[in-house]
Amino acid sequence: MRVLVTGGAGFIGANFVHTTVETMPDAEVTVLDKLTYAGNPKSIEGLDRVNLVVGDIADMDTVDPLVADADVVVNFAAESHNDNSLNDPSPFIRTNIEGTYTLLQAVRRHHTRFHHISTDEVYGDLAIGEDRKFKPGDPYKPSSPYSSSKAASDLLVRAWVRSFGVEATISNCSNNYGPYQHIEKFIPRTITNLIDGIRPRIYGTGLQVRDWIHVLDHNSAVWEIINKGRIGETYLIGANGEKNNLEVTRMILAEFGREPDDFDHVNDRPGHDQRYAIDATKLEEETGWEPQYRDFAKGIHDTIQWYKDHEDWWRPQKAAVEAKYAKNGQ
Ligand code: NAD
Ligand code: TDX
Repeated sequence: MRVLVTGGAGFIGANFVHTTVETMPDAEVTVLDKLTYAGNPKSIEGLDRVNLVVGDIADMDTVDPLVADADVVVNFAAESHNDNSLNDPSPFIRTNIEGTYTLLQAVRRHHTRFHHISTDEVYGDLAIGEDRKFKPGDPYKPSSPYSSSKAASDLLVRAWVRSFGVEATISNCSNNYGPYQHIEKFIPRTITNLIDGIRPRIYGTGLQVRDWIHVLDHNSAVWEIINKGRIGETYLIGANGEKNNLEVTRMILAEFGREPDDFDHVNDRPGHDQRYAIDATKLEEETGWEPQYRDFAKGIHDTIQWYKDHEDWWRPQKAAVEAKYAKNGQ
């Protein structure tokens, strides 16, 4: 099977590439990645049957021949950080919307199976303490430039299925954690701050809830959907991992032997989504998927160890990331 993985040098895509070549001896993987600040070729270095093409998913001349050579396209490529989208939305429009459009036109032309990776944030947010989770048919109510650009990309996929018969599926996953995540994101930022002796930064109250899933569970669900999902359908991926940001910070502080209040409250994120939570019943019932990494405390312990062991991977970016946050009072 020839698999084209866009964004395969980023966090989730790189983990997907690793698992794919480890578990599928017949898979040949081509990664198409622009290598933005978030893409790191080291994350997929030295893997057998993996070929990296550096290029833009919004550039048809690059995309078309790669799609023509693929049996399936899995689209992880995106601008993915909410805070960046608040500072400058433009690359989010270009990559997330125009990039998805370009891929859709190519898979349409070559009749190639397409799986689009999206996020639970397209549904907006839930109230803290509310007894409700996101379901596949819920209305789209994105809050940020990032999540609205992802929502737009999902709608393009749905239209290309309906109007042009493109064979596509969509998955909307909750917050991922694990190895190779960029240190701008909450968990790796907190871990690498503590390695550097910097106090973790909590936006606002810290009572916001995220539904954490290990990246390898996300990716096993993606393969289940590619293999067993119904064309045109949307599947929500989540592992019942709701925790608020204070709880997560305190778990990480405890791992470093620090006091539970050894953090700083900083400026809140404008428009900050309060709570995400996924109902994954449809995915579980239709594909039989279930998460393997259910022990969040162990997952956090192992992730901390990974960042301790891979300082060469993240160190070059740490000072610039913190300088950017400092400008926002975060
Ligand atoms: P990431 O920012 O770590 O990686 C994105 C990758 O895409 C990078 O390697 C980057 O270089 C590449 N890229 C960016 N623009 C590109 C372009 N125009 N052409 C080609 N490559 C380009 O992101 P991530 O956290 O791995 O997220 C991957 C996907 O999963 C995204 O679509 C995101 O919306 C979605 N998602 C992420 C999470 C999460 O918790 N991180 C949760 C749900 C869904
Ligand atoms: O230093 C921080 N302090 C803090 O309190 C950072 C970086 C974040 N936060 C808060 C904001 C959120 O409530 O932690 C929570 C998680 O923040 P992020 O890691 O930025 O993730 P989030 O905004 O929830 O979005 C993530 O999940 C959905 C991914 O980045 C998206 O790509 C995905 O679509």
